[in-house]
Amino acid sequence: MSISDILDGKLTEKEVEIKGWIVTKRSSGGVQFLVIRDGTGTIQSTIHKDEVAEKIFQDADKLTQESSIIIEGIVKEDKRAPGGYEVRVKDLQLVHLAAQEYPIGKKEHGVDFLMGVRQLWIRSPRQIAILKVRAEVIKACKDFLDERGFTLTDSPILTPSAVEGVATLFEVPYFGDKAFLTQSGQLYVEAAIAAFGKVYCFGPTFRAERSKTSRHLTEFWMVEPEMAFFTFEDNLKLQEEMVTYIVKRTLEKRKRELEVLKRDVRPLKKAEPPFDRISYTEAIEMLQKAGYRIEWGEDLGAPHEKFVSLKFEKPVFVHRYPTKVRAFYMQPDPDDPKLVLCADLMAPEGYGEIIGGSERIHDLKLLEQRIEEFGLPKEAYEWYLDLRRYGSVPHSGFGLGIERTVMWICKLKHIRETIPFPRTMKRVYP
Ligand code: NSS
Repeated sequence: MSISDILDGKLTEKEVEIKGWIVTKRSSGGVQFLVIRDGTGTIQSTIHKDEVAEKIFQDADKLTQESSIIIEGIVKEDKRAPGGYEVRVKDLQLVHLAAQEYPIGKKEHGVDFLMGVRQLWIRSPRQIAILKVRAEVIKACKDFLDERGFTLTDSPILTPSAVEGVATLFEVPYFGDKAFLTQSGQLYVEAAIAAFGKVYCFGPTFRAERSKTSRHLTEFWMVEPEMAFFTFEDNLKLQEEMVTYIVKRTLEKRKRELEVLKRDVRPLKKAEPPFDRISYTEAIEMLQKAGYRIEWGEDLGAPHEKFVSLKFEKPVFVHRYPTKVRAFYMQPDPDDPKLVLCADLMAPEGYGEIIGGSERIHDLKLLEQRIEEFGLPKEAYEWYLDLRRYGSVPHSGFGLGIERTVMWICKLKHIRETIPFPRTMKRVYP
C-alpha cells in the first residue's frame, strides 16, 4: 500500500499499512501528529492517546525526525490535513530510531553544506520532486525511441579516443596502457546502425570541464539516437518530436512534482513542433546588434545562448556552425563548405543548449582528412573508419543531455540538483 494511493482517494475508510520515515512530529493534547514519507508521497497520521495501547503512544513520543516506522490504521478524509487525507493510527512499529539532530534542519542551509550531505538532502521534498522528474524524463526518452523501432545498444565507458575534443578527456590507467572515460557514445552507435538501422545508447558520459558554470557537470547522462539514412532535416524533425513527447509526458505524469517546484507550466506547453530555427550566422548578427563582442567563427558561450534562447518562446535550433568550432565527424554543408550540418537545440526561458546533433561524414577520404586536420591519432580511429569502408550510408544523430533537460523542465538555477550525486570540478564527495 502506498501513500500515493491514499492521496488519490483509493483507500478512504480502508485499513492500511504504511512503511516509511518520519518527516515531522508534533503533539497537541492527547494527539500526536506524525507526517510520514514512503517514497510515493507524504501523509499526516494521528495517534490518539485513548485509541491505542499505552506503549504505542510512548514509542511515538520518542520518535525523532527520519526514524523509520511501520504503521497500521484507517484512512480518513480530512480537509484540514495536507493532501486532504490522514491515517488514524491503530498500531505503530518502530523499525529504527534515528539519531538526534538530523543535520538538515528547518533553517536555511548553504548549497555547499547541503551538497556535502547529499545522501540525506535527496530525501527533502524539493529534491524528491526534481529526481522524480528526472526519472520520468529518462523513461520518456526510452519509451519514445522504443515505440519508434529503435534498438538500445550500449556504448562502452572505457574508450581509446576522443569524440568531443581532447581538452576535456579523463584519462585512466589501463593495465600499463591508458584509456579514456567516454565523452559520448556516438561513435559506437554509428557502428550499430549498420546492424540495426535505428539505435540509441543511454548512459553516463564524462568531460573534464574546467568551467565552473551553472550548467556543466563532469559526469552527465546522455541519450544518443543514431539513424541510418537520416538526413540533417530528418534529424531535426525527430528531435522536435522527442522533446515535445518528453515535455508532454512530464506535464502529465509529474504534475504534483512540478507543483512542489512551483513551476509555471505555461511556457512548457508551448513546446510544440515546428520549433524555431536560426542559423549560426544569423545568431552572430543578432548578438552583435545587441552589443555582444563576438566575431563570426567563434563558438557561442553560455551568455550568448541565453540571449538567443530568450528571444524565442519555443525551443530554437541554431544550425550550421563553422567547421572549426565543431567536432571532426560532421558533414559539410553542401552550400557552404565553411559550415557543417549540425544544430544545437536551445531550450527557452534562457536555458540554452540541451541537444547537440549533426549529419555525419560518410565519405572515407573526407573523414580521414578531418581526423588529420583535427590532429587526432588515426590509429585510434581505424575501427571507426571501417564503417566508411563497408556499406557506408548517410546518417545522422544527436545527444540529449538529461540534466540540462531536467534543469529546464524544473526551471532550476543550477544543474547540480538534477542528478542524485553531482560531480563537478570541485566535488566528488559524497
Ligand atoms: O557535446 S555535445 O553537444 N554533443 C555530443 O556529445 C554528440 N557526440 C552527441 C551525438 O551527436 N550523439 O553534447 C550533447 C549534449 C549537450 O547538448 C548538453 O545537453 C549535454 O550533452 N552536455 C552536458 N551536460 C552537462 N554537463 C556537461 N559538461 C555537458 N556537456 C554536454
